[in-house]
Amino acid sequence: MNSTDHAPETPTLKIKAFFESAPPLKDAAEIQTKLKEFVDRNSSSGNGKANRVVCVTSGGTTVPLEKRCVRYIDNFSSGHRGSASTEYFLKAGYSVIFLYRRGTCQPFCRSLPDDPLLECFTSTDDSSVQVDPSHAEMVKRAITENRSAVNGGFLLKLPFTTIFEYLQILRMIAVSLRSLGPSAMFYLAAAVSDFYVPWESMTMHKIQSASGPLDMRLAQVPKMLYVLRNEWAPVAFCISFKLETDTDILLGKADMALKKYKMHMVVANELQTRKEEVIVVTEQEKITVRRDTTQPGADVEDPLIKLVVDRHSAYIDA
Ligand code: PAZ
Repeated sequence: MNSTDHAPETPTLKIKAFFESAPPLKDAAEIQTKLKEFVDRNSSSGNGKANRVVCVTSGGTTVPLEKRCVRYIDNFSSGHRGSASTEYFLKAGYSVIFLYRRGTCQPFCRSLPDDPLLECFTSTDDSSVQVDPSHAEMVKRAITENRSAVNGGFLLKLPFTTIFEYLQILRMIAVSLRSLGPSAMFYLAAAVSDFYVPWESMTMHKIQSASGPLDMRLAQVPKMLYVLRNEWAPVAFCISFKLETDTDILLGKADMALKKYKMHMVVANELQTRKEEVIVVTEQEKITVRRDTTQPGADVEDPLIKLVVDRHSAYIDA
């Protein structure tokens, strides 16, 4: 199942080989049109300067095991970090491209009940449907804020499922945002697969259990952060995330990512405490950012985005 035996050596060649063998995006032309419209709209604000635009990635990528996919390997992420951060970026005046895994948490929907349709609505005697009074305020706010961001041209949502879709769309976004120079930012909170089955070596049909235990070698996903920083968007401000379950190795891994991929910031978080605190690693400092526990419903993303915006401003000025 493995195709890495003769794999090219450099990250650039590896990523080229990855894209050449990936199944092409079905809606590439439509995505390109949406991106062009979005970037044109944000290229010049009233004062003649480009708006600040951030690409927020959110949710986990899947790795299909069959071309007509029945089984896949998934990466954990509820999409909470990405959707909450998107709301705070919009509040801070940024335009946001929200690259998200289908079915994961969406901006402005975090306060709705888990099953919004069934929980939020009620049917009346004359068989019309109404928002349940207990949720009316929240639903109204979610609809209004989402509409104003999308219709105002400040929020573009692009969905992905597989690692192939994610990397192809990310590349399109990065190339489209190049013209914005340092006003563009990448905030890469998605949980991206490290290993995958190359498309050309993937079986077409459902893997049969009658054949006995499954023995499969996965290829390594090329290090996309390297290509993003060095080729796709070399001037953009780049923030990546590092998730670990072992706190002993977390900061070391974050430091390594910062240096290896020349990130401007790496946000280190541990699975159990990720909603309470994160540690922002930069070349000079390690800053612990905590949720304000004195405020009910406060998110760690609130102070985190304030810090990020601050550092992005300094980057643009420099
Ligand atoms: O989506 P979520 O709120 O459940 O979790 C967020 C997260 C832990 C996926 C994110 O903060 C993160 O660390 N993303 C990068 C994961 C990685 O190391 O690949």
